[in-house]
Amino acid sequence: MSEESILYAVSDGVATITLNRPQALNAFTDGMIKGATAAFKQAGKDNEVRAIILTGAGRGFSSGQDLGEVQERQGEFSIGEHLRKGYHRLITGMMTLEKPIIGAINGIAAGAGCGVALATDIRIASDKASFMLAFSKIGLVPDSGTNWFLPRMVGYGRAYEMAITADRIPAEQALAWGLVNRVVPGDQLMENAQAWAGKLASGPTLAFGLTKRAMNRAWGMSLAEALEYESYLQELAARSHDFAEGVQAFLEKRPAQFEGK
Ligand code: LHQ
Repeated sequence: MSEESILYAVSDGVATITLNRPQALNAFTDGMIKGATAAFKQAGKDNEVRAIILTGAGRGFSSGQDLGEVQERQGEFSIGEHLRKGYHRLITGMMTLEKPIIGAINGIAAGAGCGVALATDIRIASDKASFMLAFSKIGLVPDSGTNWFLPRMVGYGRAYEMAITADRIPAEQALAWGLVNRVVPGDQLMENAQAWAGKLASGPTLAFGLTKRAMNRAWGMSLAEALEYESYLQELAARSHDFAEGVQAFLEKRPAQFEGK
């Protein structure tokens, strides 16, 4: 990628996107938000890529907005526009990317960093990771989708508590609350994330992508609408190579060779 604050690498069907400003716990600068948005776009377009890992370099996942950059710009800066042109594009890009995104949460995910972590589809956390709605510590309201994600994931009471206390939620508590899917020792995080992503990348990834769309759209639908939308998506999935192969492999009692198409 053009920004070295974002690293992008593809191997065996898996794109790994790394937030790379470890000296500031991967606080987001403008360039970094743009770089991350572009990296997800590239991963979406590349047919070789069938699963994505998002992680952070060093001891943090992301400490959210770079506050130094905000301070430098006082006066010429509209936070609303900054959110609309920056984080909203990044988060919307992640949510509409029809490939599974694994968040490999290596350390603290604070503020907008927490929002970006929650915009991944499944999360594997280091035992050293934590989640923090840091916004109220600096007199702001939660942003970057956290008001949307968190009450759905942990319920309103816990989400509101996180917002008004700005307490760190450690990995084990995040697991108990359903914020992460798995917790592993820190030194085994990437190995586990890669193994998981590799397994997904050899699966029926067209169906995985449509499933992501189905579940995210269903939030805003009635049951009748969700049922109707499922039948539409199932028509698409049933026309795929993977469906034909999956059924054939089952009948022949052999492992299916999925191609994501
Ligand atoms: C940082 C940051 C940081 C710069 C650590 N910026 N340098 C959207 C639109 C526009 C405006 C505002 O915001 C938003 C959305 C948001 O994200 S608002 C929330 C912004 N984030 C925060 O308020 C979190 C600020 N950071 C912290 O509270 C702590 O650093 C945490 C709790 C994340 C980690 O604490 P520690 O593990 O004790 O690390 P540390 O504080 O020592 O940080 C390490 C270094 O990283 C340090 O630099 P230094 O040169 O002293 O080693 C920090 O200054 C730097 N850093 N976060 N957001």
